[in-house]
Amino acid sequence: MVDSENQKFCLQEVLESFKSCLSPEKEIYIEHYVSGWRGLVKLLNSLGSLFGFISKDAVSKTQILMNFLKSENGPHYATVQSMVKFELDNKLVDVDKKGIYPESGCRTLLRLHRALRWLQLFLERLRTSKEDDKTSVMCRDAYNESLAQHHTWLIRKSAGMAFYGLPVRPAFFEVMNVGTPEQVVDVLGKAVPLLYEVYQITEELYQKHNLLDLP
Ligand code: 1Q0
Repeated sequence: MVDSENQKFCLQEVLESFKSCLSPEKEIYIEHYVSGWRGLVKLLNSLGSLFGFISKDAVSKTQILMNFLKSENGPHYATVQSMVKFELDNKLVDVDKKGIYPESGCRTLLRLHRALRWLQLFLERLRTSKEDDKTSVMCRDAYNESLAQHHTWLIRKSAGMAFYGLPVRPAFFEVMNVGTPEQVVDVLGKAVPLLYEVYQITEELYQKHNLLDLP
C-alpha cells in the first residue's frame, strides 16, 4: 500500500482539494478539507525531521476528523456546517472547559482552521516576496500574526526554532513542484483567495455559534 504522507508534494493538488471542498451553497466538505491538509503534510514531511512534531499533530487532527467521517455518524460529518449542527444539537462539544469530549470534531477542526489563517498569510508573503527574502522570516511573521496567540510558550519556541530550518526561497519554490518561479507566483495568486474564502466561511460559522474559543 502506498503511504500517501510520503508521496511527493504538489501545490496544484493541494489547491484542487481546497477548491473541491466548497459546495455550490458554500458548504465545506470535510473530506476534501482534510485531503488538502494531508497534501500539505506531504510537503512538511519532505522538509525533514525538524518539522516532525508539527506534522504529527496535523496528521492526528486529520485522522480524528476522518474517523468521524467513517463512523456510523459519518453523514453528519460530511460538511463543516452539518458537523457543527450535529455536535451542538447532541451536546457533543466541550464548550467552556475540557470535559468528556476533548476531541470533538468542532474543536479539532478549529485547530486546523486557525492554521489555515497562518497558511494564507504565509503564502501571501511568499507570493509577494523578492528572491532574497527569507522564508523563515515570512513564516515567523505569519505565525506571530495568527497561530502563535493560541499556542503555549513551549510550542512557540519549538515552532520558532523549526522555522530556521526552512529552505531558502528558490529551494522552497522547487519543492512546490509547480514549475518556474513565475508559475509558482501565479498559482499562489489563485491559492491565497481560495484559502481565504474557505477560512472566512468557517470563521463566520464558528463566530455565529460562539465556537471560536473551544478548549
Ligand atoms: C513550512 C513550515 C511549517 C510551519 C507550520 C506552522 C505552524 C506551526 C505550528 C506548530 C504546531 C505544533 C504542534 C502542536 C500544536 C498543538 O498544540 C496545536 C493545538 O492543538 P491542541 O490539540 O493541543 O489544542 N495544534 C495546532 O495548532 C494545529 C497545527 C497544525 C499545523 C499544520 C501545519 C501543516 C503544514 C503544512 C506545511 C505548509 C507549507 C506551506 C507552503 C506550502 C505551499 C502551499
